[in-house]
Amino acid sequence: MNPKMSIRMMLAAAPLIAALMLPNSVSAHVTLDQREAPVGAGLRVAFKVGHGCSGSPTVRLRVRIPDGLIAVKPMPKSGWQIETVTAKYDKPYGYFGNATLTEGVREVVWSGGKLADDHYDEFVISGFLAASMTPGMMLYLPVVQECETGVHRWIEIPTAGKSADDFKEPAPGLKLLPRSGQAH
Ligand SMILES: [Cu+2]
Repeated sequence: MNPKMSIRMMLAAAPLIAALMLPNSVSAHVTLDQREAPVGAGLRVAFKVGHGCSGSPTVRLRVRIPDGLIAVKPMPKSGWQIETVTAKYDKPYGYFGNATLTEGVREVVWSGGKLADDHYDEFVISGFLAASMTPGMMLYLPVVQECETGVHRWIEIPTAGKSADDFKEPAPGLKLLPRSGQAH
């Protein structure tokens, strides 16, 4: 096979390949393993890391915890160290029973590991979606993905009328659902 020829063919096909890949672009970013979750309930969510930074392996993942997602705990992950940043919430939130929480984890960082670009992995947190949040709204969890070389800042938050597909590096998010019948 003539290598010059194959490169020319690849270049010619590139726009077509890009167009074909577009519908799947969301699944290739850092995304969540669920699209929606009820308020006033516990939440367990995984950040799905679909690729590195232009081929470079992921070595650090930083997640910002949004207002209303309280009592967050990261799940330990073999081969990775966890750091958390604790700070005051924007306001007090009701928790189970009569408890009120005024501070908690606002940022989670996994580091020290190495996730190759051609491998896939998930990073998990658990927490509680405050009952005072508005069902129907989107809740975004901005993520900074640092690689050996390069960085992806998944921090773009779609404004009304736009969706994650309209952005190059959208923050992963989930839609808030009405509180389910029974608290537990
Ligand atoms: Cu992507």
